Amino acid sequence: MHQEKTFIAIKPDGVQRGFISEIIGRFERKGFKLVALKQLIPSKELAQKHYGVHKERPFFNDLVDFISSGPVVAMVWEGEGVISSARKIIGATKPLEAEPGTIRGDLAVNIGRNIIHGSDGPDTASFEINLWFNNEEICDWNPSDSIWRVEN
Ligand code: D4T
Repeated sequence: MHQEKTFIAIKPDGVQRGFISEIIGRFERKGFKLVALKQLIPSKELAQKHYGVHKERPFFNDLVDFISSGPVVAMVWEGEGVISSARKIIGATKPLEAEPGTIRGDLAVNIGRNIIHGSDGPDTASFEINLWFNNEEICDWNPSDSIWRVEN
């Protein structure tokens, strides 16, 4: 079974609106494993690096200001297929186009306030995990019920 890791962040709007437990619960209930978690107010520099691919886009400065405007809950989740599965759980970037049942489909309206970020591929996941976390902050552990999560 190929285990992979993805970076998930609850943005300041998701924290301010009280969705931390709701969001963590969705990933837990799915069966993914939380291996790192912290809350921080990101510096402008961190936000700029995180969204570096968008630096030429017209929304870049607003995006960086918004992400660094308040607390973010940064996480690393692990599991088979977690990168693409997390994107499905999160839903489309534009919340009005996100399917009901997804986080953005259920909880958001505005693209500039879409609650949550998830890495969009293996290279991005690796870059973002290393950007937001030190190696010592990643916790290697085995859930005691893991026998119930795999096909025998
Ligand atoms: P993130 O990266 O926040 O998980 O969003 P997505 O991966 O779903 O979407 P993205 O990279 O295309 O956009 C990054 C971030 O920018 C905001 N945004 C995006 C915005 O404010 N206006 C826009 O027109 C677009 C395209 C929302 C998410």
